[in-house]
This record gives sequence, structure tokens and C-alpha cells, in this order.
Amino acid sequence: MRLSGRFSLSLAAAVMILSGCKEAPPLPKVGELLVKIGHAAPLTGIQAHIGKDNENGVRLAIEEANAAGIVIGGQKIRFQLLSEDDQADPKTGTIVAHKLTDAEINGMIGHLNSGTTIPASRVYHDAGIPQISPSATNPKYTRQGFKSAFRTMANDEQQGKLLGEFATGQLAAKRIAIIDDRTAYGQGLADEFEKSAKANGAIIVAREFTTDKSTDFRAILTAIKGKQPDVLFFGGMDPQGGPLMRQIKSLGITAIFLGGDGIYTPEFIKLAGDAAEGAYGSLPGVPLEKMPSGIAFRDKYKARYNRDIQLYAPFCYDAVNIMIEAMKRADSVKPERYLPELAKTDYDGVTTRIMFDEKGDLKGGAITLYQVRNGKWEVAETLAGTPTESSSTTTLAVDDRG
Ligand code: ABU
Repeated sequence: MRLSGRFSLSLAAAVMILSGCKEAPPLPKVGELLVKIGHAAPLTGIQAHIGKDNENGVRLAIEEANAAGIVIGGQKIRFQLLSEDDQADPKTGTIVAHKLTDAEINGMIGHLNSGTTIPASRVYHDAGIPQISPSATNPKYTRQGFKSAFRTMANDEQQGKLLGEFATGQLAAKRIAIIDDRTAYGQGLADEFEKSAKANGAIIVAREFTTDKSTDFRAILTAIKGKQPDVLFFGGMDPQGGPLMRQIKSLGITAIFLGGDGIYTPEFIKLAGDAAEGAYGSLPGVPLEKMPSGIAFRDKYKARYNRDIQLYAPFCYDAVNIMIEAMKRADSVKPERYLPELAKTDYDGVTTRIMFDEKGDLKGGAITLYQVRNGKWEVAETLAGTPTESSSTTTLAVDDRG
């Protein structure tokens, strides 16, 4: 039965109120099959700017798929986004994972943080739901033997190794201080960085830690200052990275600041102010301008949301599209039917050509180093490698400094 416009609106509002969702889910038209795509990230709190960016990337891909009028298994498909706030908290992450599997999602994009993605991945695995994290980089996520787990960017084993080589090579660091935020991401990346820096001859003069809620780092920085490091590495996200950078400069620490993808955001520069100048941050993948359709994606994201990409939106957009492509190849939206096709992905995305290894990791992902120059992140160097333990790495001749 086709619902009248007035009744459709009331029903949508009722569903919205009952489910606690901010947006009314689209009502499928007669003959359309509703396919639910789950998403979870911190949508409130100090990482909400990154979580919203992830959600925006997912929504953009879903809106385009709905506009394209995709037919699978002989039925026109209407994709629906079910997005949840996991607050970057591991326990909340597991709770929302159960909520999404109870809602019978067909596939899951997320979570954003490794600390939520890893425990939640068991819930999706046990429910037989394919999961693609666009941003969780701790290697453990894809090392649990779950055939349901994939990610669309290189992992921290690769990122930490290359950052350690960069610190000891290009930055010629001999004495290195390390701070991490004790999250699965921050600590994991710092551990990989430390391993690599030591293997390349550096001395770790300090290894300190904080939390992903802290904003005052003066006690640990004062201890570090006396050790006179050449490089200070931080494993964590921008809500800590920005204030940390500010306090490094205000205490007169001259070490070069280096971090991973968690600090490579416009927000880091906003929080650090002038102190951000000279800081290095990395992001798996090549620079947006060198991504196959990076510029086109940047422009349509800006047109849709009237803001710039914060961090992982292109990786989220690709994740949705490879999931939909797998459904098309399987001619089914049933998780157990399209999961084998997802594992066989070979897709030219916005970010790169996406293929997965046997664990669900991205094959051959690159890592790019950026530096804050004149108040903007600029490309310093693109490093490449493969996300396997036995990988060899190379520095590509991609240097935009001119
Ligand atoms: N890749 C850094 C941010 C997400 C994570 O926790 O892995």
C-alpha cells in the first residue's frame, strides 16, 4: 500500500522519535528493498568533528547510490544510513554494535577508532555482518581471524615503521621522546614507531603517556625537556595533539614534533595556533590531489556540506561503494552472499585502487607525510609499503616541495 504524503511524514517523525535518530529514515517506495548500512563513530565529544566527517563521507555515497537507482536481485534498492554515536569509548562501541546488529543492518562502515572497532568487530563477526573500518589502523583489528573485517587504509604496523624510518632518516633524529594516549591506536602506533626508530639506531630518551581526555601535558613535557630530544613523537588524536604542540612551544622545547594520522586535521592547527608551524603528521594514502578522483570528491563534499573534509571522509565514501559493488556482483544484499565478493574487491576508489589481502587489510597502501607550513598542512613526502609484517618499504619520488 502506498502511503499518502501526510501519513508518510507522520510515520517518519514517529520512527525518528522512537529510534532516537536525528534524521527521518527514507521510507521505501512500493517495490523497493530497504538495505540498511550501519555506521558508528564519535558524533559527540572532543572527536565529534572527525566522527561527523566520517558520517558525511558515508552519507554522500549512500545518497549517490539512491540517486543512481541501483537494482540488485531484480529489486530496486533504497539504502538507509543507521548512524550511531560510540563516543570513542570501547564499551559504548560494543553497545551500539549490538544495537545495529539487532536492527538487522546489511553491512557496517566503522568504527572510527581502533579502541571501539576491535571489540565491536566480534559483535559484527558473530552476527555475520561484513564490516569495513575506514580509519581504524591498529593491526589487531584484522588479525583476529574474522573473515568479516576489512579496512580501507594501511595499518599502523606499516605507518609506525615508516614514521620511525622518516624520523631517523630524513629528520636525522638520534634522541627521540615518545608520548602516547594509551588508546589502542595511540599506544599501538607509538610502539611500532619506537621499534622502528630503535632498529634504525635512535635512542628513546623518554617514553611517557597521557590519556585521550587530557589537555595539560606540562608535567611530562618538563621531564622530557631535560632529555633534549631531537624529535618528539605523539601517538594520539588532535584534541590532545593541538594543546600538546602549544605547550611544547611555550616550554621552549625545540624538538621536531611528529605524529600519525590522528593529528593530521585542520582542527590540530586551530588548537595549536602558531605553535603548529613545522609539525609533521602522516596519513595513509597519497595526497588528495593525487588520488584518482580526489579533487572531484573534495568539491562535491564541499558542495554538499559547505565545509572542507576533516580527515577520513574519502576512505568512508570508498568503503560504502566497495560494499555496494560487492552486493551488485553477488546480486544479493544478504551478508552471507556478498561477503565472499567483498573479499575479492578490486575497485578504483577515490583514495586508491582497493584490494584486500587474506586478512582484510588494504594491499600496498601508501603513507604520506605532511608538514604545517604557513598555517596549512602541506605535502612533505609520500612513503610507500605494504601492510604485511615481512614487507619491504620504499620512498617514492613524490615530493611537492618544488
Ligand atoms: N587511525 C587513527 C584514528 C583511528 C584509530 O583509532 O585507529
